Amino acid sequence: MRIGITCHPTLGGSGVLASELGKFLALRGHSVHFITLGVPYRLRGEFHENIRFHTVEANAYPVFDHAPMNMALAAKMREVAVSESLDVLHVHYAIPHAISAYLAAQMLLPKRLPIVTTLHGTDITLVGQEKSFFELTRFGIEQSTAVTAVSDYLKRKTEEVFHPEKKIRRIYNFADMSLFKHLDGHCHRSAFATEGQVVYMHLSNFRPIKRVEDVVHVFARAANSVDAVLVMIGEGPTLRSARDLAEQLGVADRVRFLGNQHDVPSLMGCGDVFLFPSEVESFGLAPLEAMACEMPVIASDSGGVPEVVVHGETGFLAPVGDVESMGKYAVELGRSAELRKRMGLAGRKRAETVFPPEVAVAQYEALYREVMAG
Ligand code: GMT
Repeated sequence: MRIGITCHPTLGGSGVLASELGKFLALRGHSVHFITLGVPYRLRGEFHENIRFHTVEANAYPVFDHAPMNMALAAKMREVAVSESLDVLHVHYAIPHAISAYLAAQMLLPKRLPIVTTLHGTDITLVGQEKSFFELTRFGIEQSTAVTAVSDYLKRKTEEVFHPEKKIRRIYNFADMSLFKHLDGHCHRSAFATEGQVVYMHLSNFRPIKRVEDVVHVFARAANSVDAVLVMIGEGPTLRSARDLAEQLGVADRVRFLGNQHDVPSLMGCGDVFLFPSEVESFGLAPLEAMACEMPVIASDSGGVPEVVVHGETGFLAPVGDVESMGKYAVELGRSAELRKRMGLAGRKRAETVFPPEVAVAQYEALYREVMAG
């Protein structure tokens, strides 16, 4: 098949998922065309046979306050659909991508361009914050040829909020098990921890929804009785308050802020316990990648996370903001290498059996065939 993919190229789970999907589709012999505002970050510095990039440009023009990027994207989608004879266009996010795709498909008529839209969650929270986007999001959903959501929670939430006539199908996210794995010895552990220290880890874009301060609170509780360090990967608006809190709680010397990192697997592969206390997550790709690396996960019992992390088996869940309980779990895991091993292996097994790339990629392929058949 000849598949167009549009996603946000910056750091974030949706772009990661779209990039990984593109890689796996290309490996299965499909011709994949990324139509984006920049090369997605997980694909930077790599060459993949069967993957091509089409970068959207919008020139500044004195009449416009802002370059009309979504129009430029629609124009590029139309252009690539023609030049590469695309069979299907898969967009990640209803706003703005499904709307740009709708415009492109309208411009191509009477030739048909089926559109698959995958919802990642922020579509819904955006509408929660910005009522004027409600009808536009609903329109994007209804006008797509098919719509998927990354968890049962998100499927349910979308149905509750939009009451769409369009069927929403759930296709779970996945992690590349050959990339995300526990790294014995061959990792950067010695760069941030000494022999015998327990490595707690967090990865996110440090948006307020990630509750990064809770990560520091939980770690501070563990650090009272466990010889440990906290490795914080990522950057964003709450980075400063996390740093300040680490100072206030007296653990700053044991917290390593690494900023945005490209080689995430080589870092995650040497962590011991993953902390992810978000307000809500439609799925939680980072906890899944942590599980693939055999890290037990301590997370909030909210959104789609319980579909990924099984309480008492692959980690521990606690109510949002309950840093006391999360702290107790962090101590329990920090003190017992045996418990970490058991939960880590259970997490890897769950990642391999419930979230393997092969299953999700085959589901997307089947959906592409279905929408192509009309
Ligand atoms: O969570 C973010 O800030 C990034 C966001 C995105 O759109 O890239 O992540 C969303 O999509 C991921 C991939 O499907 C999910 O794993 C995340 O749970 C979801 N984030 C939220 O729902 C807050």
